[in-house]
Amino acid sequence: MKKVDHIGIAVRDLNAVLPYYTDTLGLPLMKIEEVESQKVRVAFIDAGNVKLELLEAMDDQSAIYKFLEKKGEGIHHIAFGVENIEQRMEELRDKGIRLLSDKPNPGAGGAMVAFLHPKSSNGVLYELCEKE
Ligand code: CMX
Repeated sequence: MKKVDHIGIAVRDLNAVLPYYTDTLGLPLMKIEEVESQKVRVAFIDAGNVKLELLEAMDDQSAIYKFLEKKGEGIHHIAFGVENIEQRMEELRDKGIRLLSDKPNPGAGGAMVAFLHPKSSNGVLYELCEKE
């Protein structure tokens, strides 16, 4: 793993929470985008050495919708920036880690992403994220 790229935070209403980050905490908003493949609308916040990814569910099929229903708002995942994501996935699979997909999928910001099941990662949902 190269570094932590971002921390994902599940929110019910993106527009409602943004002023907390931009005005109260004084952190810059980098961009807002919809990630159709994950059914999420996300805002990236520049927190200096790491980004915060605020995640709002686009519909009730989104993993974020289910998370909010079960656990409420809060930290959802930690994303590692990696190179050669397919190779990283294979290495982890060989070590017995359960991955949520066979191949990486398109994620926010044009990155390719893959998730490690929290049951394989001591209760934490980790993402691998490769930017081109
Ligand atoms: N962090 C830690 N544990 C989590 C979790 C999370 N974010 N989400 C679910 N879990 C745990 C649950 O607490 C539950 O544990 P128990 O059985 O002990 O109660 C277990 O995992 C199963 O949870 P579930 O509610 O039944 O949910 P599912 O198995 O249907 O889905 C998961 C869980 C991780 C497989 C699903 O959320 C997923 O596929 N996530 C990857 C994709 C994703 O999160 N996309 C949204 C954001 C993408 C982006 O950044 O763009």
